[in-house]
Amino acid sequence: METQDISYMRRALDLAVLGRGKVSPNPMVGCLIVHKNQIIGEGYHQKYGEPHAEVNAIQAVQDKSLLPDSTFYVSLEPCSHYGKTPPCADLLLKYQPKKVVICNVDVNPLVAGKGIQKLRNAGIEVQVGLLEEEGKNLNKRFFTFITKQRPYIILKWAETADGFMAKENHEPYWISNEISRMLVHKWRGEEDAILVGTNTALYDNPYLNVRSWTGRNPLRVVIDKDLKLPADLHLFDRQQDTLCYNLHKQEVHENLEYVKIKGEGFLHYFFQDLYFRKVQSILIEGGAKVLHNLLEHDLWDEIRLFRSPLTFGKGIVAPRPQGKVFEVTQLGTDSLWIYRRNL
Ligand code: AOF
Ligand code: ZN
Repeated sequence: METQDISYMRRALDLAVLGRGKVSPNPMVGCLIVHKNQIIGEGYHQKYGEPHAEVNAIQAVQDKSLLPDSTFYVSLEPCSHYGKTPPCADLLLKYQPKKVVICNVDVNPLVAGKGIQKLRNAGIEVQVGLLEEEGKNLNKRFFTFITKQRPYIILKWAETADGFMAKENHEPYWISNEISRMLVHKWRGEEDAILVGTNTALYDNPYLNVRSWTGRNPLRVVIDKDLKLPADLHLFDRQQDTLCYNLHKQEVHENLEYVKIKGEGFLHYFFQDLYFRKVQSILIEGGAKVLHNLLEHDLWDEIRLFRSPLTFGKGIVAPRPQGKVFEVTQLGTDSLWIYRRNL
């Protein structure tokens, strides 16, 4: 691969990012068309249900007669199926470009290599896997949702320097600093759903909305197996779509749904239900029991852990993070540790 190819693919990935928050549950995809080292067209998937990256990139090309002598850089394999839009591979075949460079193979079973095959069968040179890791990281939610048939699971907690995540009596106490708390609001706007367990809902009475940042409010999810939570909690204020998973009742109100799940295999059915609802990612905001439980069942993809210099001496013990350290960032007095699972 030439350095030029890498720069072009990086640009295609940057274009893909522009679709963030608007294309889910589809992946973010960018496309660049290059003719004799000149970019002649750029495009990205802008909105769910609307044209794909390749369509927009081709539309941006003024002189279409240059296309047969051009190279396409696409961050995802061109699709081969009729979804909400027609197959991009067929569109490319119409213009017969010299070469197509692809970052990731599309894991969607309707595509899964068939787009690449179509292009190769037509004699087009296809290269696959350029900046593959960056692409996988960009669309980690999409790839996990399809391959694992569950949302991308992000565990989040804050812990003191001596390893506690709450006071013993659940007395509300901020462990992380203001910058960290603001960042959590940004994160809430980036995921499809946020989950808390029964104790966190009860003792913290969270709103689980986006206040200290701008963004859309995610779906609120609470686990309350025995329906112990009082109805006057903020979570049940009907201001935001909310799901309450329990063992007893199935009920639908406007904005608030009670979902009954079997006690045995609860976590499996819980995530399966979210999958059926097309929830592609979920931020788990505690408490200790939920976090421990998910770690124990190996049901997580990423951990975001705020480490504060405060000490409690005693309290509710924070879970032990697993996986490998992906990134460490200093946020004033706190440090943010991001872990990813070992693949
Ligand atoms: C591409 N280029 O820009 C995107 C692709 O219902 P549709 O027609 O929008 O198809 C959605 C599927 O197409 C999606 O699940 C993924 O497999 C692929 N996305 N493919 O060639 C794009 N966004
Ligand atoms: Zn397509």
